[in-house]
Amino acid sequence: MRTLVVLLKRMGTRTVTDDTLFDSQNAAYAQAMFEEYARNPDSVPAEWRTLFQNGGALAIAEGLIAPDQLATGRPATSPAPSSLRTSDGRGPATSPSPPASPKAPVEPEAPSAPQLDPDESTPPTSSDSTAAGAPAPSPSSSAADSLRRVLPAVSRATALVQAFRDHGHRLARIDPLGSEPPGHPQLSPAFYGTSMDELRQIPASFVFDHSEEDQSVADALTELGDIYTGSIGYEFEHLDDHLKVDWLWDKVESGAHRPPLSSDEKRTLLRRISETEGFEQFLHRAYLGQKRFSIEGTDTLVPMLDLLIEDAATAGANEVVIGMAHRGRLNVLTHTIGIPYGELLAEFEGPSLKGGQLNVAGTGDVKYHHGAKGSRTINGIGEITVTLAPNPSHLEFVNPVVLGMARSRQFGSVSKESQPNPHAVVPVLIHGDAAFAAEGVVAETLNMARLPAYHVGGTIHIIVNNQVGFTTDPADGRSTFYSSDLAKGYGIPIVHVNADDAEACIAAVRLAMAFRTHFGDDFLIDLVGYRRHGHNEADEPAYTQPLKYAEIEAHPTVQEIYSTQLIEEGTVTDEQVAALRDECAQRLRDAQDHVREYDPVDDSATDEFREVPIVPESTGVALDRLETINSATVNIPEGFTPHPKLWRQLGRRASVFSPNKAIDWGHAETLAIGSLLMEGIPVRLTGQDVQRGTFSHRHIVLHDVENGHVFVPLRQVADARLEVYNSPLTETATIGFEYGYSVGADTDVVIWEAQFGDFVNVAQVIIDQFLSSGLTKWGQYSRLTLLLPHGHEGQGPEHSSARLERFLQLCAEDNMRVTYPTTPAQYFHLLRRQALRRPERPMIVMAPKSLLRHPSATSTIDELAAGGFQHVLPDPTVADPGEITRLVLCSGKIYYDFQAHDRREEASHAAVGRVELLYPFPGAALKELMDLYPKLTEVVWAQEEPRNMGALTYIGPRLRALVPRKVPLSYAARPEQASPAEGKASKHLVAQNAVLLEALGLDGETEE
Ligand SMILES: Cc1ncc(C[n+]2csc(CCOP(=O)(O)OP(=O)(O)O)c2C)c(N)n1
Ligand SMILES: [Mg+2]
Repeated sequence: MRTLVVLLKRMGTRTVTDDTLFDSQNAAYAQAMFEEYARNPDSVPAEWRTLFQNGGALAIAEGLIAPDQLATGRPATSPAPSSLRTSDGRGPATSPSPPASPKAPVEPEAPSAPQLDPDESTPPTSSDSTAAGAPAPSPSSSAADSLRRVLPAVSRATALVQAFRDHGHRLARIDPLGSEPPGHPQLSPAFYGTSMDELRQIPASFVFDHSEEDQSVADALTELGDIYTGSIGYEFEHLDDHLKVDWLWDKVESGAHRPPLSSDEKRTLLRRISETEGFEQFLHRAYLGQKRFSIEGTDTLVPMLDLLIEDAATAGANEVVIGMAHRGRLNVLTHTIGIPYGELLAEFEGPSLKGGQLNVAGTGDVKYHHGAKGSRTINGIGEITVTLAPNPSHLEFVNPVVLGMARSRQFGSVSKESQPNPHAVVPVLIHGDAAFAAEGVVAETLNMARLPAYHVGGTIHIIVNNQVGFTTDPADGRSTFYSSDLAKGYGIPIVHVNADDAEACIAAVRLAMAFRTHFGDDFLIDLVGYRRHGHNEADEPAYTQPLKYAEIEAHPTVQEIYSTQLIEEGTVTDEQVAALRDECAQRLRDAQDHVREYDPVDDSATDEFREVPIVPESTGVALDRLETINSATVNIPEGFTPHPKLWRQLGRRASVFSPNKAIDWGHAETLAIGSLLMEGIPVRLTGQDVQRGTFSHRHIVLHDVENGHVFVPLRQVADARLEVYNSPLTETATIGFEYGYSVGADTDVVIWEAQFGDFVNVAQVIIDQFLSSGLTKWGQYSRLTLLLPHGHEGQGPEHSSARLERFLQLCAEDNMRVTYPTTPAQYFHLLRRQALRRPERPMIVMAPKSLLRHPSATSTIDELAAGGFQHVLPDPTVADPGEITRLVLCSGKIYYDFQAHDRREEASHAAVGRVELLYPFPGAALKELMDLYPKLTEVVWAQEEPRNMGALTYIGPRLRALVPRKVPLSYAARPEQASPAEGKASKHLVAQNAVLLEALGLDGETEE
């Protein structure tokens, strides 16, 4: 055990640069002001008077001493220029302390030790603060004098104790490779103008709440030194919630998270470490050079997860959901989830033996990306499910997905009162040190932790910190000192733990889980180790980190370190350690011997079930039911006052509710969501400003103009949970979260809406790696719906395109649905169909902007009451199909531009058909449409997007295959462009007009 003295020696060589001493300095000044105020309130500035009024409760709460508790007759202290101490409640501030420069050089002269007996009656010396000519001291003033001499010393001691709590982690021995901790200037007594000699004379009880009699501050600091500067570094000083900080200090300093392990527990820990290491060493020998992303160097992750799962179960969890990247994943798959060795070894033997839970339909994925589900039985508690989410190579992007999965499973039922139970599912995110510090999705996800829409009751983050990212050193990979520093901004407690100290690693988990259970908030463990091999096992790390790898080669494994420790303690013998190693190796050899007989569990039956189509014949909703929903949305409770302008707008929904009246987009959406809720289907709608709707068309949540209360009318008819949340200004993490949520909740309607469709490309990784390919890679089902406002409306290159072409390019093997509805009724049926049909698939909707209020883009209630979503819509303006020779096919908003064009009648031989479902390609419906027009001589695909964008390159070849050979097929579109749309509205009109005329086969002016 190292003592404080050792630490101090180390500190002695450092230059003091930190100036966070203000608190203790200001306290001295504040106390003087307090006393001055007591004598004459008018003599202190107004802001001080505020602090001291009403008996000075505020000041006393800040740690000052009421003047009447000190002797009277103290001379005025000459005020030093200083500012009011901040009221963060953490500073020592128990007394005045002598002025000292915050940037004092190292080792200032230590003051002489104060007399600490409060009863001592020695008169103060002339060097004491009593000014010449002051009244003679009374008995009470001698006690005050004594206090006055003691308190500065106590103040100095308190500041030092505080410094240990705040900065002690910078002396912790967290690097297994033995690098020197950086230290911190404030950890020297000299920094505060005190000395060990002085600290030995102050009873610990003056500074600590709980301390032993006879203990001095010096003794207590020695203990603190051991706590704060051992194998765990504790970083809590950045938390803004002081209840949490106090709780953490209490736990850490009382050692509650580090109960001594029993011999059995130690042997179990050794066994787990031996299994973890044995597995990697076996694979290393048996499959030399094959990638496995070994965990060696941070092996303790596996027993850490054991305890985490056990603690989660004890706190009432039925599931732990883990997200992690490649590093150590195979070890976690087998030892944490329980995938048999045989199944993993089969993966190494060759693809032909893929099987069991790893055998998903489609392309599948490499072995270190697979997800899996297992269960653990915890003694005395029962079973707990442990899920490892599949993840792509894209580091950290699985984070929001895992949180979404966790939240969806935290709901116990679909009932409308159902609230997520954060104790039921514990999310765990395992990060890489390079990726955590540098991938933006990490910050996006951390920011969600305390938002009601995304709250999961705390995520346990573990950085598997091997101090390197591929070949990049931390110095080139981040601007922060610790890899974990980002988490500080989110007020997350952080512990750094040396991965070679197995028992300390366990303690870190115990603290993390106790914190989550108590506060329902995130906690981060920075597991500091090393990487024994290259980035993967085919890499030569010495090319780039030669010195470090020479050191690592000579460094004992954690199994060696811990077994040596247990042998020395007498917990195990040499022979037992050797037997344990042999046993681990033998189990793996046995599994390998039988790998070719390995009979994987076939779970494909489940997938087949999920693929059995359920297609509702009609998605219409009976009129009386629609009426009930409508009334609910226009009836507000007594005493609730919505905004009058808004209420006039929404109030119209009551008057238009009759069979032939036109209803708009927002109205149809409300009725669709209401109908699903009435049928007991939960709906979750999130995105930026979705409660109102970017275009002010939704107003699903009302605000009382008098008191700000909110009211959600649809809840009055709901028979299921309705979650409607405005999201943070984030796309990647929010779509990732909703994707995960939809994977976890297969019945719920989960909708994410973009502010404008353009912004979906911020989340391109989630679209590419999860939404479009999760099913084929991992068998992951989702019915997430993305509403992406799209359309060329003269608003510039941005705000025009949801990049339809990108979604269509990703479509294959029936992986998702891409739609572009043009009427409220079509949208109504589409939403309902998405909720009611199987197989589940993600759905992309090119959503309207101007069509939200377009007088022609309306539907009737009758259209909602019957029928369903039409893949293709014929031209309703065509009176005689026999006259039609030209068929213009288009999708979306441009349809209305055609019908409203002032030369539309000149092209009476042309019909404009709408392709409302783009993928899966509606070949049959298009064929039917073409058959309507027997005299067809030409077909044109028309789109407002440039030729290199929109649906053209997707739909062109498909139409060509469908349109009769003798009928020419042409395209009308903006020319190929690097940017989707014109920056000027006038240019937009010209370009749009050119497309329309070309499609209708009319010559025309195209100038500006
Ligand atoms: C988004 C993304 N960019 C780049 C890569 C390539 N890559 C794979 S592993 C790796 C290094 C990761 O370092 P770290 O996060 O420290 O994890 P470690 O491999 O050390 O466990 C990189 C750059 C990737 N997988 N994902
Ligand atoms: Mg790393």
